Amino acid sequence: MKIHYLIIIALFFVACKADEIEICTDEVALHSLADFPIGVAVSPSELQYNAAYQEIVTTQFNSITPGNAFKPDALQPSEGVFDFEVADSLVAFAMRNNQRIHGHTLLWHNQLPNWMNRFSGDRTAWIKMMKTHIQTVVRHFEGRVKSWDVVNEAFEDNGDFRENIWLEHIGKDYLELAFEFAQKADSTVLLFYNDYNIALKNRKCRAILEHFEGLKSKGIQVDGIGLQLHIFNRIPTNNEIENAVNAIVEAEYLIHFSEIDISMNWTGGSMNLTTNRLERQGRKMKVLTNIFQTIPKKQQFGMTVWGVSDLDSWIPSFFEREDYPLLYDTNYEPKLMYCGFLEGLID
Ligand code: 9MR
Repeated sequence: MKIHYLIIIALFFVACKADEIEICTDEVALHSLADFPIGVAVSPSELQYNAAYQEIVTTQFNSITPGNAFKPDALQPSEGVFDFEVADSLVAFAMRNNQRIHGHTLLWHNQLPNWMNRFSGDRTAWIKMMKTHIQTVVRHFEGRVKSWDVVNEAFEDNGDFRENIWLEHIGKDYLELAFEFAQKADSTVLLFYNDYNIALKNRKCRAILEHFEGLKSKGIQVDGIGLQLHIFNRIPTNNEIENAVNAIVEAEYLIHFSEIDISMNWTGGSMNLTTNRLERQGRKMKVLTNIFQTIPKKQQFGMTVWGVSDLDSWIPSFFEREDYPLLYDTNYEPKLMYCGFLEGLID
C-alpha cells in the first residue's frame, strides 16, 4: 500500500516537472524562433528615452503595434488638423528595424479627440467626418502600414452593438462603411476587427462572426479578427480559447492574438509575486503559443503582447491594482512568462 502511495507521489512530481517552465535568458530573439510575426505594443517616448526598453523592442520583436500613437486623438487632435509627426517617427523606427507595423486603431469609442465626441451634424455629415479621418490616415501610411484595426470593440459581451458616437449618429452600418472607406483608401492593406472577451463570451464571438459574415457576403473586405487576450491564468480556460480560435479559423479569417497580457491579480488586493504564480503565468503563455500554432499557417497573422515590461502595462493604473501581466519584470529582465513564450515557440 505504502509503495503505491510513493509511486503515485513520484508520478505526480514527474508530471509537475514535465509541466514546469524552465528559467531562461532572452539571448535568442523570440521572433527568430517563430515562423509567424511576434509583435509588441509600443510607446514612442519609451522607445526614445528608455534604452532597456528600446533594446528589447528591437531585438525580440518583428512586428509593432503603436499602443496609442495611431488613435484618433493622437492623429487628428483638431478637426481637419492631422498630426503625423510622432506616428511617422515610430514608423521610421520600425522600418529601420525591419518590423511590420500593425495600425491600431481607426475607430473606437475611447481616445477620441474632444471635437470628434462633440461633433454636430446630420448623418451625412457624420459619415463624411468618419470617412475623412479613415481615409486621410490610411492614405498617409499607405505602403508602410501593413494592416489596420479598422474598428475596435464595437460589440458588448452579450453580443449587442456597443453604444458609441458612431452607432448613435450613423447607425449599425458604420462598421460596413468604415471597412469600405479603409479598403478604398488602400486596397493593399489588411483590414481587421479587434475586440476583447471574444474567447470568454460565446455570444460576443458569435455576434461578431455573424455580423462580419454578413458584410463579407455583401462583398466588403474583412481580412482578419484580432483576439485581444487580456486574460487571467484560468479565465478564459484553454478550451474556451481553442473554441474561439476554431470558430474564427472556420470562418476563414486571419487571426491576430493582438493584445496579450496575463493578469496575476484576480482579487485586486495586495499580492505576493510567488514563483508559483510566475510559473502558472508562464504555462498559460506557453499554452497560448501552442494554441496559436494550431491555426493553419496561412491564417496566422501573429502574436502581439500589449507592452514590454510590467512597468509599462496599462493594467495597474487602469484597475488600480498591483499586477505583473507582461513578459519582462520591472527591471526589464525576462520572466517565466517570457520563457513560456519561448518554450511554446520551440515546442
Ligand atoms: O494601452 C493603452 C493605454 O496606454 C491607454 O491608456 C488605454 C486607454 O483606453 O488604451 C490602452 O490600450 C487599449 C487598446 O487600445 C484597446 N484594447 C484595450 C487596451 C487596454 O485598455
